[in-house]
Amino acid sequence: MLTMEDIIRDGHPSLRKIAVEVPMPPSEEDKQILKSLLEYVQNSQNEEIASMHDLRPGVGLAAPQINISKRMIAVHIHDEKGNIYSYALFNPKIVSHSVEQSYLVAGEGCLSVDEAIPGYVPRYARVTVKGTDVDGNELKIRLKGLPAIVFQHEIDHLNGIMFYDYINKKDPYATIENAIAIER
Ligand code: UDB
Ligand code: ZN
Repeated sequence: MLTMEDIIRDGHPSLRKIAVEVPMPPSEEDKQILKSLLEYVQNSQNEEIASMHDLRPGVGLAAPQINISKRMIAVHIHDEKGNIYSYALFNPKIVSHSVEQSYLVAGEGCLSVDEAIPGYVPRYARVTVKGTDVDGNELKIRLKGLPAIVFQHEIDHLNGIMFYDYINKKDPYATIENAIAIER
């Protein structure tokens, strides 16, 4: 099982690499890696397991964050309405997105960044993501709100992009035009 010791931190060059596509059908080894990403986020949200292993509670994790430069992500979140978004995907890709943007009023953080970095991170308000699950099924997922933000944050890791790259350096809390403010 993965712990915080497996997660590389800001400044590690692997976080800035473009991850390679995972060949389909996936190897057993790649399936195990993908499952371990989802297991981390699920374990980290279980208070007992998290405290036992000192896991920082996370909503998503990408393979480059465990120093594996392959296109794999996991997301596990409960949205505002209590719906669960639990996905582990090979080769996730945004196939369409809204013009409208959104941002978390509280800003973003990252399991690979130990300090808080203030500011709004502009994202697309709605995205459609295609990818392949661990069983080889091709999925097409439509997302908005917090789940859409988490998927964009994780897919950025596959392209060597960090959330703070998008923060307005001169005015971190500058108004983002045509954007929905998400409170939590
Ligand atoms: C997170 N969690 O897991 F708005 F219920 C962050 C950390 C870095 C603070 C642990 C998080 O944002 N939780 C959260 C946010 C809400 C409502 C709620 C829980 N990540 C994952 C990560 O670093 N993946 O690479 C950072 C998130 C920032 C925005 C999307 C992902
Ligand atoms: Zn991150």
